[in-house]
Amino acid sequence: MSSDTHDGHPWDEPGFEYRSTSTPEELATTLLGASSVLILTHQKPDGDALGSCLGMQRGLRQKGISSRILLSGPIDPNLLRVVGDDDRVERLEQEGLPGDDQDLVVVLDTGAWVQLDQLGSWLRAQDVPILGIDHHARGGSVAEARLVETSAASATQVLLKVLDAMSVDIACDDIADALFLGLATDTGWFRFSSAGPEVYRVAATLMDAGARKDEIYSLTEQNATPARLAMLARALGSIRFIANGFVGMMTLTLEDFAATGANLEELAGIVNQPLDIGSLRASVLLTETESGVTKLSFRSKPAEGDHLVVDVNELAARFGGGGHVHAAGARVDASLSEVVSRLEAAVEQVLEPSG
Ligand SMILES: [Mn+2]
Repeated sequence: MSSDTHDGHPWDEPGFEYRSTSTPEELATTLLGASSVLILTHQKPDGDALGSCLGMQRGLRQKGISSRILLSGPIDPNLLRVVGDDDRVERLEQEGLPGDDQDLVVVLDTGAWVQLDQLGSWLRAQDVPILGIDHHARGGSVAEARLVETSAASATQVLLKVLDAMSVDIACDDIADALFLGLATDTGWFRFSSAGPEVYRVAATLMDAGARKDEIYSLTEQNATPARLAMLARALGSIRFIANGFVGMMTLTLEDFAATGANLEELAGIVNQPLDIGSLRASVLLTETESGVTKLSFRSKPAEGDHLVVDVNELAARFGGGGHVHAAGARVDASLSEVVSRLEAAVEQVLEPSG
């Protein structure tokens, strides 16, 4: 986690300090006393979000406690293949907002109201206890009883402590699989700097408990469609190096979508590919999503020696978007060619503010 102190981060609440207010043991006691639990996570769930939810639900089920997971927003269809027959996973878009048949709500892998989107406004009006289990440095007042461990690489790593405190046997009910999914995907399969010795120890614990590493790897990392690879080829073929070769810019057009049959969800992660180039410090993918609408995805590399760090949050802000220093996005009502020229100008300005 970077320690940037930008004011007005959308996850923050003024004057609110986001830190643990509870312990694994206290959360375990509350969870074991519940009879019907609603499990929520951030919108657009990723591997850690889904893994946390499934780990929580499978642990509760082992203890005879019923629960339902309600997911909000788009999710990689490959991820959903880890959902088993005994899991109860629902989508907000199909089921709508929950009723009032739960006596406890658990929010995993986030503590920020904005990340819960419309579930957040629903949740504010509820009168049930809310528990939070998270590993992000930023968040808000969603859950009064919170376990926030920013040293953990995934929410599933924090959840493991709660499940242990509940005396859940993680070697049963595919719980280790769910926890491993979160740990592996949030660390980029143990490559990111967040993967320290403790992460490898937890990974070993989970594999000892039966986590199926190879199956989870092929499911999450080797499950692309031919259309995705065709789009990747087209994106890489379009790459242009700007800002003295520090920034790679790729474009995908409506013709590319038509020729490959790919859809937008199949482009996830393509923006990262140019960063394989040693000298590159940032990468931008411009996608024409409909005529006159261009989506921008930005990535940049972390600080390393005296190498240039490109603040893509600042770049995205110039297009009405935002995000973080190393990952951001924007959506512009303008043609692809117009956005390309605007981007070239913006990159020059951000890299040489005085020029
Ligand atoms: Mn996470």
